[in-house]
Amino acid sequence: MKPKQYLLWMLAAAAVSISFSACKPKGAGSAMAGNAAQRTYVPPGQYDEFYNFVSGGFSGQMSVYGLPSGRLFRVIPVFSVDPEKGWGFSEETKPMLETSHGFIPWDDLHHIEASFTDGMADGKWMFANSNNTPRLARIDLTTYRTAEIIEIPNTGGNHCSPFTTENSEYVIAATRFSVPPDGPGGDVPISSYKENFKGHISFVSVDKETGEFDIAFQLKTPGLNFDLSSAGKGKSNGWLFLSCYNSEQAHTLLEVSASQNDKDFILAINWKKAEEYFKAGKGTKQAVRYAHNKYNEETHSATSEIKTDVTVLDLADFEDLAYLIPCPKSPHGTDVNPTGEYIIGSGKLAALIPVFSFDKLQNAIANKDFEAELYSGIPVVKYESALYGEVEKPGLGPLHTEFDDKGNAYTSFFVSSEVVKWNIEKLEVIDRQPTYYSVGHLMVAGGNTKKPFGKYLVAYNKITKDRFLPTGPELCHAAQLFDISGEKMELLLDFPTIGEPHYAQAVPADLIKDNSLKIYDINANSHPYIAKGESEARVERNGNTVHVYLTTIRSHFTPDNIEGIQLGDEVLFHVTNIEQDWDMPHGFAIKGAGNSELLVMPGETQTLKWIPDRTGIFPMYCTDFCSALHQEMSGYVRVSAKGSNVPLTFSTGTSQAAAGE
Ligand code: RUQ
Ligand code: CUA
Repeated sequence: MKPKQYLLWMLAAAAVSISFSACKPKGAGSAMAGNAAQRTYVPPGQYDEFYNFVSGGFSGQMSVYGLPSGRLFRVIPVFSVDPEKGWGFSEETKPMLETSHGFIPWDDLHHIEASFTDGMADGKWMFANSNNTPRLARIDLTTYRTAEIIEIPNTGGNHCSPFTTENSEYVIAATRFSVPPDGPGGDVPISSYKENFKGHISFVSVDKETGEFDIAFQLKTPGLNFDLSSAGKGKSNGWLFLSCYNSEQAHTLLEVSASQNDKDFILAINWKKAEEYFKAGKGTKQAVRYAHNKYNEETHSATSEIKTDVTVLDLADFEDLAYLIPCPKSPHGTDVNPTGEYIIGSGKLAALIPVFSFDKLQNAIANKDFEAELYSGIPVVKYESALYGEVEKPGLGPLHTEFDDKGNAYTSFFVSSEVVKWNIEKLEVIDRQPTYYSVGHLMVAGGNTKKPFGKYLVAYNKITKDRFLPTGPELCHAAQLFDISGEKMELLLDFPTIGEPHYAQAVPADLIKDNSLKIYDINANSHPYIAKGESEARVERNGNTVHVYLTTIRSHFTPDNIEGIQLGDEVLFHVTNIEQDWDMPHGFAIKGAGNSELLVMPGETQTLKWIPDRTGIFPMYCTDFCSALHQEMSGYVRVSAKGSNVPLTFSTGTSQAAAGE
């Protein structure tokens, strides 16, 4: 078929599939194995076997589930404000959402990647990307909080991200939209795409001990669009394999104009070489602006710093860093098997899956087995010279592939709405199971590591018509758990997700559960506005700013009566939870506050800013049910007119004493 005809055929196939998926396919009910309920049932008092960290898509958050139960344990705010936890509302957390564009309360979180040691998840951190305003986040798996966010310069749409090298030396982020590099030179006609638009691949280093990010360097590439990608592992450690679409370098109506070429590319990058060049002082410093935000567990406060330069190595200046491998059109993902030998490309408009061989690629490079040079000097390896083989007729619209421990691969098919198991060496389909419906990402527990656990596969689906009770025009997205321990995959469970689930990671619970923090040690709390005990609780005026050093313990605030606040004041409630017991947060809210509650963990201090807009009495209360007397955990603040002679006073329990006199 000619490319155009082919495209039309694909679109027609997609339309058929969508209308088909609107009605219940045969066997939807009977696909459930008889004892499935038993196999996902985790009895009261027992724990799940895996933590499942799932991206929240356009919710900007990451959620934590148990597998095999599918129970939701926690939603961790990352790139979006979360009033439930005060994230982005408390003064301490606001800097986490600062960018070079200012404070941004939302983003679209697509992918989660675990921190790796020797190609295995080590249970220290999860990394996540924001797609819209390009950033990377690091989530700490002791506190289950976002500990760091770094903005990525020279990037438009941080979708090809985050994926890490074998020991998380680097978390990689590459641009989805090539754009002119940051700075005043960006004001160019859109039609000058081929000349002025460039891609950038960022190498964000991760400190082994602290996890701290730093943008080590960037590689400047031709103006291609990068999609999901992988780092090599095992024998291919030292390489990156990036799927690229829009090899046409189109800038309008991409749905047609970026699908002209029958083949796009996988860009293979020798990152160890690139690192050598960088360490040898190659590359140039470019002036840019990006935010680097860190949360400090001792001061319980975040800081945001604007950084002003980045080192860029232009691929055009180096001969031995990058090679293009032709890949059936519009690849959406590149995945590397556990040994590192096979590189799977997924052309989302293709009807086959190409499997490339790392050894063959190396030979082709050594023998200069190239068919062309493109984009001023990048060699194009001959398709056949890098190809191990093709999986014929696997399904329609392959997206993402993960692996088990027995030499099999599992690929998600959006258009034909199924997961397909196939043998890598034999290139043969072994099993296919429908998903309900339109699976995007899939995840095998440990499926992107050197030793997959191979027990569970979860399909993350975009459409859930008829799977759950209806809830208006929008239905939840869903995850579906399959048992893959046998020859055939068995569907065990559907469970709803938060936002749109893109990628996910599963880590054995035993690896991380005992590291979970229970309390913050109040003696280690060095917040500048801490009150370490009730005797330190107080109210201080400094011009128009009033600092309230407030403590919480079951079940009262100290102080709980405050007078002498005036209109025009800015009141900062620095709430220290002096509890030292696990799972004993207290909340704080006051009438008319223009933000959310605070939810303060034991031993932590958090600050709520309040600017009263009228005179009168304002109740404040604890928002988290903390004891039988939680409802009594409250207080009053009196606000008087500006210049009033009501003195600034604070107290707890004195009126009871007075009444007893
Ligand atoms: S994408 S459904 Cu954002 Cu991860 Cu492939
Ligand atoms: Cu403290 Cu409710």
